[in-house]
Amino acid sequence: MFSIMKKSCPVVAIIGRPNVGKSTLFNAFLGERRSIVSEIAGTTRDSLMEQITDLGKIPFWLVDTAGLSDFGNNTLENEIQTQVEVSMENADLILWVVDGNQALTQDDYQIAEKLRKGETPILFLANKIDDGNADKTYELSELGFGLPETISAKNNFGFWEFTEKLQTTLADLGFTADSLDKTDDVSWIINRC
Ligand SMILES: Nc1nc2c(ncn2[C@@H]2O[C@H](COP(=O)(O)OP(=O)(O)O)[C@@H](O)[C@H]2O)c(=O)[nH]1
Ligand SMILES: [Mg+2]
Repeated sequence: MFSIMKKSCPVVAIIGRPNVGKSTLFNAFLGERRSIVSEIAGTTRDSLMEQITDLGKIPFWLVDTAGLSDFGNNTLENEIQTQVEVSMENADLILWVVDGNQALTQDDYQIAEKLRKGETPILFLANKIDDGNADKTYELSELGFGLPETISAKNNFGFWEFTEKLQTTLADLGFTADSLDKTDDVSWIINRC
């Protein structure tokens, strides 16, 4: 099968409207390494991508898509659209984050609409569930992606369970522990830093 031959290091992109906690989640993945400046040449701003090798068997590139379109006079709507489109084109898996504490917004619905049209696999996440109470996330299934995984990127609630789910998903997609480095494939990010 094709998927068994897929060995390169997967690219996992975090997307979502502003303020849902994308960067906090990115930092949660980095853990104690969060203050380390990316080794990617030319990266002078906060890291947008890191290779994560210690959260399960399958290593992966993690991308915080925030700021992808910081260049030029983009409206918020354009910004979100760029973020989603670039991720759908380049990522092997999308982590779509919504705010589990707030009502859904127009931006959330627009992102859902775009994601529905693509074929990139998606893990749907409700962040800011600091108390572990998933009751209030039922209405998020309105977006058409089922019930979200619930996490708190801030206090790590649900984070370890989520990393297991992520690993299982990557394995289901055909990635393996000996995934090769695929640096060339992340040039779409490096070029923008
Ligand atoms: N209560 C709570 N606040 C969070 C959590 N994750 C992020 N935040 C807060 O939400 C705000 C936006 O977070 P940020 O990571 O910058 O969001 P981004 O714009 O999507 O990258 C910040 O004030 C964070 O501290 C969480 O799990 N729980
Ligand atoms: Mg951010």
